[in-house]
Amino acid sequence: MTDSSYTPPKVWTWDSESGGRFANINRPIAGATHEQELPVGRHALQLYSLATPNGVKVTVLLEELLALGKKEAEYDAYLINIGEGQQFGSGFVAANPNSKIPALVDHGTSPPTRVFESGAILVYLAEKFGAFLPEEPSARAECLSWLFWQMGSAPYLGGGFGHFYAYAPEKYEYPINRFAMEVKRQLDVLDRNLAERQFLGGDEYTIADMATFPWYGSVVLNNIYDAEVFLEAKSYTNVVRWASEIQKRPAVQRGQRVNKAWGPEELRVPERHDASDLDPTP
Ligand SMILES: N[C@@H](CCC(=O)N[C@@H](CS)C(=O)NCC(=O)O)C(=O)O
Repeated sequence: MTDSSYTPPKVWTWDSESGGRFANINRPIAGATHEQELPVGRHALQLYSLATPNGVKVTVLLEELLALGKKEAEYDAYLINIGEGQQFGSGFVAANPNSKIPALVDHGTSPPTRVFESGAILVYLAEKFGAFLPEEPSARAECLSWLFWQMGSAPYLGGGFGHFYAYAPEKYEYPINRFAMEVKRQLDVLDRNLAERQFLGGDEYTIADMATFPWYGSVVLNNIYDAEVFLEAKSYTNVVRWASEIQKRPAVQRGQRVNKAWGPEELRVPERHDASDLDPTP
């Protein structure tokens, strides 16, 4: 235990900067802060996102659908810079009242369909294009179980472990211990499942893998939080095998570059309106 302690006041008030990496965008109220319409490109599918793990889930699925020959999956991807508060513009809030990337608007329906929450977007697109979500009821249930597992578990990894280990202004033992314990348990859940199967739901690569890979795959490949040693991530050998296989897929490598506004110049594709925006591939 650390010896710093805190006595909560009777009523919490928003009167102090937390100082953490996201202090300037975090606020305790919902809704738009300013008027800002969203741009609309020439394709039916309009994605408003950023290449974080939650954003990458969707761009990987869209690139996988295109790789499968589903031409209607062509899409425009616009960058939402969450560090600058663009998720609080009125147009974005209309697409996602929760003000978080990713958000999708499908102009191929009348009226246009808005979809928010990455898991809901994956299911919507998989159903629309009849791919990466098995139809047979028990295989479908297994895929959806792992997809919902991911949606429920990853906030412990990102908002919990990642926040306190990598982003908080100081290192605090209590939350790092609590979330490291949970993340290691989650990695073990995945490792035991992947000892029996090639992919999370069985023999088929599905949206459950696409949702889980950018989070837990990134941890074992040491692409987020620089916690590979701390978490002994390489000891989850089945997760490492699964993540390494998925990382080799060309559609995954393409999806990882869309809406990326940081890192090596040649990997950045802040906006994507055409397949050629991703060429030449590195
Ligand atoms: N459960 C949501 C989580 C989305 C999410 O947390 N997005 C983050 C980036 S990874 C975001 O937009 N944060 C901006 C903010 O919190 O203001 C989903 O899976 O779509």
